[in-house]
Amino acid sequence: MDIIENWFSERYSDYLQLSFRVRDQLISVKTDYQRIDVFDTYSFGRLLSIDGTVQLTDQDEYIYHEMITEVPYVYAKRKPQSALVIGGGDGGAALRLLKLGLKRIVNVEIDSQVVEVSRRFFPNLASSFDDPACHLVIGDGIKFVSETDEKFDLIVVDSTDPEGPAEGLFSANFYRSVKRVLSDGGIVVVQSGSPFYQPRALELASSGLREVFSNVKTYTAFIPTYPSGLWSFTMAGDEIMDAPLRSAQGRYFNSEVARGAFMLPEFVKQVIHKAER
Ligand code: AG3
Repeated sequence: MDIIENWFSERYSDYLQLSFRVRDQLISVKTDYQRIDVFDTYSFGRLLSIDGTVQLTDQDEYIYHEMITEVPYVYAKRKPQSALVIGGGDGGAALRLLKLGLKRIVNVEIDSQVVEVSRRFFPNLASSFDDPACHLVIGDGIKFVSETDEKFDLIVVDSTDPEGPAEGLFSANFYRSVKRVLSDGGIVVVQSGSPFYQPRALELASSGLREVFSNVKTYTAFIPTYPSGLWSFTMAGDEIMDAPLRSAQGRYFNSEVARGAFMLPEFVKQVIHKAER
């Protein structure tokens, strides 16, 4: 990450970066796990960065958060009543799940500072943690899924990229313990990175989930502030419907996106095929 003359840049490589002109840097904290920054940008409102990578902005967070919750919600065999969110310390995924009417949400975030920063700078997202249906646990998601006795209809892995604290969330071992805490007919969904710039993230998620679940499906969304804009999510379960069973409406998500998001460009299919071998 660089902050040069009021520009924040996420570096993709030595030769490429995406820059946002910023009015102000609102906070910068170094935690036990990572570095967290919030910027006030001209084009996208407030921006949350972790270790120099864009996590969300005021202007386009709805796309990511709708797509990581509403897609599995409409494709699940039984209507999800309970959810486990791993990561997601900003509260954005939990907020959408509450809007979908889920009765119980457990959100396990490893870094309490992500929650604190979100409460201060993204109060609307973090307000989900004040809802009586939502239970925030500060702890290691991997440890949580290996120890809990509870089962969940939907498990949302809202992690950072597979470098740093989130690495273990992209492994078959983790997905095995996820399966143990998934209800019958339940679905797990993970953010699986930019198919163009981070094929390894998609490969890891796809091959790891395939080792554990009989049904694995990748879909994409357009998220302007993430590397390349084209972002992938991968959901898995033993029973995923071929067509949506219920509807949900968002600012990005609708019944057409529910189907169209699964129509993958050829190069994305190739990344997934590579993971199958
Ligand atoms: N989760 C992280 C998405 C990864 C973004 N990667 C990047 N910019 N290189 C989003 C957190 C929102 N709840």
